[in-house]
Amino acid sequence: MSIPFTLSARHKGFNRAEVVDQNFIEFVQLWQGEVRIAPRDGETVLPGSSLDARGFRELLESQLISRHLDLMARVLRVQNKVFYTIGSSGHEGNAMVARLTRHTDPAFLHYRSGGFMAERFRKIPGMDPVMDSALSFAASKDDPASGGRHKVWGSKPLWVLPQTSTIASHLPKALGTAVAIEQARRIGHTLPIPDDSIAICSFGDASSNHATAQTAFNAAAWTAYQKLPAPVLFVCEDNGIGISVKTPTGWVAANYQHRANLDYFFADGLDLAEGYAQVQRAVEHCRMTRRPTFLHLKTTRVMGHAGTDFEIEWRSIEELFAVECSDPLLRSAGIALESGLYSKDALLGLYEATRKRCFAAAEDADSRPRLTSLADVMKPLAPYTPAAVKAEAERADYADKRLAVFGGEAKLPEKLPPRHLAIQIGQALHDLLAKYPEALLFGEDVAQKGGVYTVTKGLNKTFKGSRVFNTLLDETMILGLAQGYANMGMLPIPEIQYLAYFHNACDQIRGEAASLQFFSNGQYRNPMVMRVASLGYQKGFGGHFHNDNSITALRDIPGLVVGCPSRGDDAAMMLRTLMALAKVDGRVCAFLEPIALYMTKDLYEAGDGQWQFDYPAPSQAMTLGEGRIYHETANDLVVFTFGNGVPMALRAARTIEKELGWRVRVVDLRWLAPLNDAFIAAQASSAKRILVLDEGRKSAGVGEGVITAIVEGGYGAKPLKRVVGADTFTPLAGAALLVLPGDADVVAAARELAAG
Ligand SMILES: Cc1ncc(C[n+]2csc(CCOP(=O)(O)OP(=O)(O)O)c2C)c(N)n1
Ligand SMILES: [Mg+2]
Repeated sequence: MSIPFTLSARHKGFNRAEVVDQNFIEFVQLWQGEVRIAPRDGETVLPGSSLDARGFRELLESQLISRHLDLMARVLRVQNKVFYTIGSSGHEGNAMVARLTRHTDPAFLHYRSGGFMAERFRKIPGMDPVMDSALSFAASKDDPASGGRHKVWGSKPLWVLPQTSTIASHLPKALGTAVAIEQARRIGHTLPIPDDSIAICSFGDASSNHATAQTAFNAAAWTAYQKLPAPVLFVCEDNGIGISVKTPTGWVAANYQHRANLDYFFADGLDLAEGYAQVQRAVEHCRMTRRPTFLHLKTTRVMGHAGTDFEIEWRSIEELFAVECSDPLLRSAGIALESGLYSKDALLGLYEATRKRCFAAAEDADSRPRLTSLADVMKPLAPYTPAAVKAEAERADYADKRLAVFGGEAKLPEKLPPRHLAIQIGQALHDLLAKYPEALLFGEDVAQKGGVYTVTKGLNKTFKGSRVFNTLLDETMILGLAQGYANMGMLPIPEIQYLAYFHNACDQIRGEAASLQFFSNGQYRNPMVMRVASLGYQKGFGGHFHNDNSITALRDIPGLVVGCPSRGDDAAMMLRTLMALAKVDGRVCAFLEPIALYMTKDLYEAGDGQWQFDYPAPSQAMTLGEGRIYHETANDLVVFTFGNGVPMALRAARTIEKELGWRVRVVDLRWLAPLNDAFIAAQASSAKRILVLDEGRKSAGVGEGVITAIVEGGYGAKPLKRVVGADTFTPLAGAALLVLPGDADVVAAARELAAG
């Protein structure tokens, strides 16, 4: 498209937002084309376009709203009235995607989605995209998306789930949501949206290279290859650059055009008249075929990556000018004038009126309250309603289902002899899948094989493949799927095969799942109970990757609940509470299963059977934060521990009693995040001496938190010692025991305390 003005001195200006703004005005003023007879609504805007006059007018308005929100942000940022300047300028064509989809199609959006949002707002009469966006830009407490916690594109009524700024991290959950939409029917779950919905997910060209994006594309294709539906529309908004790094010309098309089972469509996002039909084809294909669809939307980026990106300092003026000439708003202005739908005055009038509206909204937003207390900030992070959680955890109104699942009264697990951890986790999972018809259990090898340790054995047979199934080998995607199911109102129980493999997918919990309630001000939630086979001391299966003892990466995730049982009955009761926390309060929970205790039956001597326990009746649960105390009245020494440390401490206690004459209390924390500081302090208060036994690593392990709780509780002056794992990876075979604490280390520490 030729631009009817030449590079003037002004165009060399430092402030490219001003230049882009002025370009639009001059373009309209200087435009000299032939004007057609204006089409009526229902008639196409230009010959050959499938977009009608009304559609064009509305899209144009959405584009202008998006543009003026950007311009406003640049001006008011320096006045400290706006706190975010990553804009949508050049991407306003994504309004077409919004127009051609429904407001009930869940959308996971790129940060350049101003046009999309303004257009989607039309779908519900009475909503105001300008004011809502202005409130978010201003970090106002009244921001309907995040309550002032982030400038996000989000809306509960419009099914736009707020996303973080981590690029590509939203693709796995978008695919997960698409898969969930289809799976709901198979498990008889009622969706909160129409059955033929699709999930929409947009991202940039540079982001498409990210491992997390590739994971989602691969999993989508893996799904479609098996002829399973995955109605996700991946919208790659290709502006040819990521901050300052150019995407090789043609890379996106070359990379995706011929991928099997990822159906590629191209659309010109710079030209509404041209692009509309192209976007329409992609959307219809996705909705009709239920296949993963890749829409390559051509965009450009004007005004830099963000307000802080002074492109003129690192790009040539000629290059900048060329980019600014490709501004889609100039093309839209051309269509508006050529079609006869707008006179120059009318178009400039609309442009200026939109500017005024955006500034007025921003000033209004600036006058509203912001978050001013820590309590306000944290309110949606980790909701907890103890009474409701307790009632839900203890709810046992599914007796008939239990009878069917376990095969009769006599076979109910609470009627059977005491069993070990692996069996009781399996029984508890049978119970919970019976209790929650919307619950799904999935992961690597969990179905027919029943998991590497056979913990999930039988579940697939009992609950069938639509509720208990194997996933592809990809932890990021397992957790993406979990979020997708949760978004659709189900209760996912994803399994991560080993703790070491959680770490390579950690961001799906840290950055994504655990942050959703926070960044949506509690409007969206993705409850889940993530089971992770964890910790060291395996005799038959060595090495770090099967014996990882680092809980640190979980402990510092805000809002995450982490539980770690040491025995079967606790595991069952803990799982009930975790499911209740997920169901009632939407919490994201991690359940760490100590692998080495799965099959442990004995405590002191071989054959004593003292580490097997009665299965708790379904009405029994435990409270979040509640520990288990052994030898409650003993106070010569109190050992704080969890997981493998519990039987270890109990064994050591016998030796210590014999050797030192001390009576030893053992406190199983059971809940590792949040740590129950008050409980720890209360237990420390009556102790003469204290040991903290943490099988995890010395640095940043649970033990540090326990010691802190003791010190802050005022008991730091008591004789106190830590027995912890070394700061190293766990080696193979017997060498592992050099790294991990053992019974003898606990006894030795007690001796040291005795020696003063
Ligand atoms: C995982 C991650 N790495 C790096 C960044 C920093 N970052 C933010 S945007 C961006 C470039 C993205 O480019 P592209 O995907 O093309 O989107 P565009 O901004 O061009 O629309 C980078 C590197 C990030 N947000 N997340
Ligand atoms: Mg880009």
